[in-house]
Amino acid sequence: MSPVASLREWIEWLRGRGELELVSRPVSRRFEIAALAHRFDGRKAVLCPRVEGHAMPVVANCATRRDLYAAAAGVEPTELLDRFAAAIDAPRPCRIVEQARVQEVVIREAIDIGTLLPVPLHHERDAGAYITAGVVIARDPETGRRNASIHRLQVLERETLGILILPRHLWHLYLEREARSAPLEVAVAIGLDPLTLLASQAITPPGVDELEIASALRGSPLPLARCVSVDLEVPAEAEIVLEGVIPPHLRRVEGPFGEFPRYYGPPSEKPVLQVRAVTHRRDAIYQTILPAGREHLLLGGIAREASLLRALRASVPAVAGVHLTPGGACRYHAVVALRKRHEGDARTVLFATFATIPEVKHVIVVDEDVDIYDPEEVEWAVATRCQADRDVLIVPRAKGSELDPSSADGLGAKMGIDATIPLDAPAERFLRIRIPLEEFQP
Ligand SMILES: Cc1cc2nc3c(=O)[nH]c(=O)nc-3n(C[C@H](O)[C@H](O)[C@H](O)COP(=O)(O)O)c2cc1C
Ligand SMILES: [Mn+2]
Repeated sequence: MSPVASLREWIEWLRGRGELELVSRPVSRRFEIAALAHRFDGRKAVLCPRVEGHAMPVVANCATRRDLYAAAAGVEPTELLDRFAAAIDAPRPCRIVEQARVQEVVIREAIDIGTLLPVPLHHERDAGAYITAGVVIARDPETGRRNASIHRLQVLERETLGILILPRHLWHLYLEREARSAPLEVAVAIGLDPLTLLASQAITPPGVDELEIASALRGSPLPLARCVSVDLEVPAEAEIVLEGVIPPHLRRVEGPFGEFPRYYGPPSEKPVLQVRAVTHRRDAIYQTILPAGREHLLLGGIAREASLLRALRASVPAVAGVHLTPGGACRYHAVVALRKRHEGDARTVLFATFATIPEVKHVIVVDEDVDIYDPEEVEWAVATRCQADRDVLIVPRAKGSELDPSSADGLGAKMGIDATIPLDAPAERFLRIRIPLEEFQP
């Protein structure tokens, strides 16, 4: 089996590589788990078997580096985006299994999420405990097609969760049901391997089942189990599943919540998820994703990069690489490397990037020799290959991210910076200095 068949196999794989921090002392789910996840972000996963007041262990930081997603997919880091784009292009069917460990324990009565699950409190001003690694699965009743996406879930009380649904696929499914005054059935899978989580972030047209993208990414059909109370299927290897409905015409205040740009998303009236059944493994592990941590940023960032790379190559074939940088929350800043053939190629890249990923605010286009993963190299290219009056393009009043606090509800400016060498520049003028004996050892 691959190391990614389940969350627990992935944890064992990390343990074997010395990338698991086992916290043996008891920890509080109030800020302590978040603090540990923050301390080890980008370095180690954190497993807390002893959470005060709970029997269930908590794991955080399961994949906080790009190379871990590549390892999970069985490719080199440089091949990850192409591999992901290929999975989006060719989803593969899942496989229904009759027995699933995630249904070893079934709870239908007196559900109290805050008691059943050790849901952490993450940031100082968060409105409450939040489930942050839940993949919400729903079905389009018209087409029968599944959708899977991650949504933050605030534990409001007992079986009631507040849910943030931005206007994408799940929102449209919900609106269609609400227009008929009917509830939307959902299932939330918690405790998944990194590839299934990554697949849930794929940018696709409506009607594409992200679980089938997970099958393609794994290279084998994702095993699914039929839910016990709703007409849906969930990853059979998940640790925990919450089944329930999002009722029509019901709103409750949700938030504030510390979000990926490292600011709080404000409170507002949101739909609620009413849990009707909880199923879990007998020894379930609760998984959390630290908001604004590398795992949160990379999951969305890698998915956007994969779509961006494919879209850019369609208009400018000589695009060598794209990077949504962590400083830009893996959403707002894109660096694109290009082997320029026409002087206008850099601007084509700028337009195409803004058109493909609405959250991107600032794009820097560099030549192929610049390492797009090294912020110092990128800054050096801007410092030495760009003249602001000639190479900076500003487009006012375009659609951006609603969570960007400097925007007006997501309306804001775009800036493109062309830091490529002009094609007609004399070669010696931009010749990188080099010490011939760089490998020299006395
Ligand atoms: C950790 C994490 C938390 C997220 N939280 C939310 C959320 O609360 N609301 C939301 O609409 N999208 C959230 N997203 C983004 C969606 O899951 C993502 O955009 C997804 O691809 C949307 O799926 P869709 O294209 O099927 O609509 C989150 C993503 C991650 C990685
Ligand atoms: Mn979708």
